[in-house]
Amino acid sequence: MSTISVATAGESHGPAQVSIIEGVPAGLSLTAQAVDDQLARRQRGYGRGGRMKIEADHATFLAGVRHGVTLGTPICIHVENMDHANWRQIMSPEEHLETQLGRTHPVTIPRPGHADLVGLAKYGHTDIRNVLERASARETVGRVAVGAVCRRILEELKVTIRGRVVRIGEVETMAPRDYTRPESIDWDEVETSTVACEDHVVAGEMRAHIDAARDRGESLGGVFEVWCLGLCPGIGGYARATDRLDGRLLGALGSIPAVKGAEVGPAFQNAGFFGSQVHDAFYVEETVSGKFAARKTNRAGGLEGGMTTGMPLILRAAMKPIPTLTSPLPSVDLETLTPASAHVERSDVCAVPAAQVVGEAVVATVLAAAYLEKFGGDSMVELLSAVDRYENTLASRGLWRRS
Ligand code: EPS
Repeated sequence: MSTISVATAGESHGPAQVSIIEGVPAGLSLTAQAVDDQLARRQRGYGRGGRMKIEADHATFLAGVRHGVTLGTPICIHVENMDHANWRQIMSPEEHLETQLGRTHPVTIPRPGHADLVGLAKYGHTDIRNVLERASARETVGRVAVGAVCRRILEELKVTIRGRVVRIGEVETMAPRDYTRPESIDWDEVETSTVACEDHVVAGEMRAHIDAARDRGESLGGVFEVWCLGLCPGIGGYARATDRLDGRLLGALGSIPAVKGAEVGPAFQNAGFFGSQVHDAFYVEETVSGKFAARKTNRAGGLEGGMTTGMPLILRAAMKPIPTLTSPLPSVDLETLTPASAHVERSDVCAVPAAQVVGEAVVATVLAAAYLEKFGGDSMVELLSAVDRYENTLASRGLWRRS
């Protein structure tokens, strides 16, 4: 089965973030700029800390791309951590003089809510730095780089992925939720907003909320949405549990640091209604190109039976507040087992706008893999013609109207 597999590596203050993507068809136009554009989007956002002033994420292809086109071989992407220059000694892979003399300064006080304590226990470490370096959301650089490549595959298939922030802390946008009409959202405004919210007034309230949290040594979470447009029906499956796209997409979103909940469309709202109020009835749509079985509503959020329906796919994810607080919570020094205030690392106050970009990337990766599973193809030409044939068949049978 032809699909995409991914591996990433990199510590937050190590030399680089590296991604390897296998299974990308040959013949896809791909530039470092396309990756850099996504990396730059991930770096933006109101509420980020000092680190983003140091980094200027830039992708270099080490393998798999030649003269702006993929070769069909594994693609390796390298993104330097600029901040590494300030951490060379602390992050050195060589045994250091200080280590030999037993004079290192280990981090021993875990932050509640972070991987610190459990990671230390799991791996048998005594220095929390050995945990927090990889548990840091810096690793999402590698996933956004992979997502940028997958987005390029999807763009060729006329599938676009967008995202927006709908809530930061207690401030929520009241924008209408019509999941059949992506054009009801001003995506250009979303893109230029520092909190990825198209409503200026609400965006201002979100920024003020972040400022107030910063002043109090606090952090904030929120909710973001990812919209996928142009998908054909039948991506994913129900034959095996692992084919179901719901599980794969929700799992991908849940793997983003600090994301603790995810839903397809208004799933948690739907849980409170009768079936007749939730399911999207079919009707016969008559057009100049013939009759089609269609839906007027999209309360399913674009998935039925673990497969895309051909309507917009909408995913929502909830991010908890970042665990690093400048007014730290009570903790315990694990070296002495005495009470102490949690370790304070430089951090962000709110990273929901950045997480939304990571959300787009992981969703793009799942969808590109699912397309390749269904349609295969060593080259983009093969993939595109297989998708085209399938979409034409659906249209000729009246099962889906190509837009
Ligand atoms: C993070 C802590 C901060 C964030 C980091 C995630 O890093 P630092 O401790 O170096 O200031 O800036 O995010 C990134 C570096 C990034 O590129 O997104 C954490 O603890 O998760």
